[in-house]
Amino acid sequence: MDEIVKTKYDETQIQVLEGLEAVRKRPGMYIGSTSARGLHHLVYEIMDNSIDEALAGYCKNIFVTVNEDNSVTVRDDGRGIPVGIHPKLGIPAVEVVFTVLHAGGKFGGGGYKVSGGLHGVGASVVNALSERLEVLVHDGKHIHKQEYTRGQALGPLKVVGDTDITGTVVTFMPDAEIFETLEFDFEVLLTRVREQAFLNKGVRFVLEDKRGEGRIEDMKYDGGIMEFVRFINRNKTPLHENVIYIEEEKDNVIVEIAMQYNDSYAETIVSFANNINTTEGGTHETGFKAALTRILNDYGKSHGLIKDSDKNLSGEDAREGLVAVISVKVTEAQFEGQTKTKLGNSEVRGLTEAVMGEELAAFLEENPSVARTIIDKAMTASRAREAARRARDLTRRKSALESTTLPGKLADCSDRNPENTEIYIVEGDSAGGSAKQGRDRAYQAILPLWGKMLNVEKARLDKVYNNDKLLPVITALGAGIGDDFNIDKLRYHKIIIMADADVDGAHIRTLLLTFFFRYMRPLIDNGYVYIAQPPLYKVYKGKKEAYAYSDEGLQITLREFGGDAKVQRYKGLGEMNPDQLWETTMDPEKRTILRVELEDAIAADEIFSILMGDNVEPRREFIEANAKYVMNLDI
Ligand code: TSJ
Repeated sequence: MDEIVKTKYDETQIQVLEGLEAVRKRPGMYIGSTSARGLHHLVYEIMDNSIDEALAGYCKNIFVTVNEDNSVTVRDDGRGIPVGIHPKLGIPAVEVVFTVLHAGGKFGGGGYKVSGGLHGVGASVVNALSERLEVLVHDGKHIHKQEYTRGQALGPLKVVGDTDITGTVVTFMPDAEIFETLEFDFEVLLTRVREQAFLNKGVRFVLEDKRGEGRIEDMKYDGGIMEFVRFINRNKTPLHENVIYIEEEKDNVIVEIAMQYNDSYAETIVSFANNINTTEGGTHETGFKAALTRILNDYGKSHGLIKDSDKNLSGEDAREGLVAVISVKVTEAQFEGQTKTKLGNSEVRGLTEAVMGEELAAFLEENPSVARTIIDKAMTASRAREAARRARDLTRRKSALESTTLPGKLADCSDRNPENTEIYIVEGDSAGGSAKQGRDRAYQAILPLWGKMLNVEKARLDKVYNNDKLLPVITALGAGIGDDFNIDKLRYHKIIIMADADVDGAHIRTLLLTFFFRYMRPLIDNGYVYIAQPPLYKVYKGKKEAYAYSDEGLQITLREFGGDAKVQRYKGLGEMNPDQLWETTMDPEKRTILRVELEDAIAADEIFSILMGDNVEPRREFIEANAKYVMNLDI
């Protein structure tokens, strides 16, 4: 008997070791990537455990601190992770939480974390990827402590003192061997912590930065997602004072919706399932949208705001200027899609549509002036869209006559498989000329931009279609825009914006990115949009020459060249000849291109509102200082 028990124990130990080794071998499977994004994910994994404790009703305060040495501490006032001996594994439960790999990889196949309430999920992953980690459990009597390095306990759980409080404190230092960067970005953490504060109303979240000058954000939102909507709209002009708020439980599904219209043309819908941001949407969003369109049409018709001679409001019309937060809680959430952020539960569609339909209809009846404001806005949108459709039909007909839908200035590539091809969108005719001559025409297409760039933030679809600068971009990409956008028709899987490395270049990049974000969002979600990195300097000495892409790079090159090299500063792409442009900026073997990743749609939305909205003053400065930072560009 003894022997069997011993064998079993050994097997368990081996499994544990294998598990954590797997995490270190393929970290991406568990935390998505080892870039800055993966690094920040560690904090969320730990914090989620405290949030679960809050959801269970035992924790009111959650503190997240970035320490001076860039380690992170997460502390809560919950019950404390149990310290009793685990019946099967023979070690304290808290040690199990940190050393046994739970379920499969979060980002790979296997058991994806589907709902709150799975305590300890992710803690062992964070532990495995931390150079060191320390846990303190306060159980109301004693303080228990254990330390680990790279997932392995440095010793047993020990009592290190007395206490009359309960709670858990975890401090970890991410492993430099694993992560490309170790520096936490306060803004990135703040966005996520704030989002969780909105979603978990009444729970206090304190985020503190102990580095440098220090910073502290103390957040508690008793209004929950209602306050979230106000927050998103804070730089915009709301069309009605009160946020429309709906909360109902039906068939074990909790549906919570908050919405408010503003005077812009953009639509901002943020959805969550079990507090997980469903960036790919899903059945809750579909149900919400269906109900919104149906109820606005019904109300408009029955109250004489939409006449028989008018067209029905489309979904896009109904959502123009809308900010909505949708949060559902489902016992067995199914997550689908490329990044497992699309809610799949089919029953949720009907439930959300029913709840939203009933409650919105009731709200409109009780608030006729708000109802009129919303329907007026949607009707105006509808008329503009009609004009847009006519404009689009016109361009279709025109292109049919010209026998090609492609813009005249496009120098297309010969390969027709979008997976192999890339398009350079180039500002300036002379740079466009160099790019055309320098490119590899097999798979690289060049589209020079000309005409007046449109600020899409202040324009409706009809203007976008008629804009001489954007229309060629739309037709060259071939996938349409807005609700008609179809990524399967996209003609290139790399869309590379190539503009000068100066303020004007930054402005054009931002305008194009805003356009992609508002009208071709899947391009960004799929990671198809890139920014070319042309050099700023060329350095010569005798026969030696080198390019520098930054001022620091220039200093390094100058030192390598012995300090007296001749320096040529490129003022624009147009100054480079075709060979130079190929060599420095376009050759896949040598170039660096930055992939545009929008870490957070709400932050992006806000930034585009600031950059492109009515507030002229801070714009230029903001672009210069923050364009890179706010877009979270990953190589
Ligand atoms: F998982 C973790 F280690 F990363 C972690 C867990 C990190 C942090 C900062 C906090 C927590 C955590 C866990 N906070 N609160 C809890 N609660 C429990 O683990 C717990 C306590 C009591 C009981 C019970 O049934 O009595 C059950 C659980 C799961």
